[in-house]
Amino acid sequence: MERTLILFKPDAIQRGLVGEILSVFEKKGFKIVGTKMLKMTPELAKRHYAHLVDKPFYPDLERFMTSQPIIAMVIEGVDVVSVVRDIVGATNARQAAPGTIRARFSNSVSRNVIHASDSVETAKKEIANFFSEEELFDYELVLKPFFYAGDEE
Ligand code: IDP
Ligand code: MG
Repeated sequence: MERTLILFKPDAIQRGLVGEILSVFEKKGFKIVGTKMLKMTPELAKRHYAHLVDKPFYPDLERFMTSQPIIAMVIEGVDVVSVVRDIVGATNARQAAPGTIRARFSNSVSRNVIHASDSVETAKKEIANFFSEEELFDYELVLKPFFYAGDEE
């Protein structure tokens, strides 16, 4: 089982999209293993977006991500990292494939409602930036046999 980090960005919260987006992941069969609401600090933004700090758009990205509370969540499932990236869609929502979350709910490159880790390695680092071990829960989804066959886990 893999884990990935998703962030509901300030636009998702302001626009009342959290429930609808979360229900996509829940109905897909992913298990919530941790969640919290927080205000991102500039320090956390620089750590989370370390690969982007030198980009011209970084000041706006940091301003936006620290402007309002966000909701951080760790979800778990088979191949969750790549499957969630595919469901979220391209960074530029105007080019995101039809049906993806960004295509459905955003029309922007930067106000694109959600973050999702882009690789298993990145996910591990990003999860550690937001959650301690005690904030992540190991429990069995009772309906798991209805989401996966035994040989898929
Ligand atoms: P991702 O969120 O699809 O993984 P990244 O390249 O990791 O995309 O960029 C992180 C975030 O930075 C994006 O989700 C978006 O909010 C912002 N961003 C990325 N590229 C641009 C850009 O060209 N202009 C403005 N904002 C951008
Ligand atoms: Mg990224």
